[in-house]
Amino acid sequence: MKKLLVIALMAFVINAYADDKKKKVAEVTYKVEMDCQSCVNKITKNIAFEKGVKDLKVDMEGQTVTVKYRDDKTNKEELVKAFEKLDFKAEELKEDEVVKPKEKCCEGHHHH
Ligand SMILES: [Cu+2]
Repeated sequence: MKKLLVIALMAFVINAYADDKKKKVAEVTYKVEMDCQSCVNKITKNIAFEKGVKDLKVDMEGQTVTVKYRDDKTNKEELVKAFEKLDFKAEELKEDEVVKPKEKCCEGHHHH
């Protein structure tokens, strides 16, 4: 009888975990050409309201847009289409191509 309870409890935990996984938030960074603040505003105002988008970060200096999205509600291709609707070409950046702000600076790392 005790064993059954343990199994039931385990099934519950596994189920809760699977459910949690379904609601996973994914993150993608796109290279987007933006040349002024109005481009940034346009992207911020529109992409933020796209289906499944949780959060976004626009970096005009780095010409990147990082989008956090629910991957059960949307996907990378849908997000690219959302950019296209606004007349922006979004190109996915792989993780190692993303230049983090602190990595742009080479102070303290002088290799000769
Ligand atoms: Cu502009």
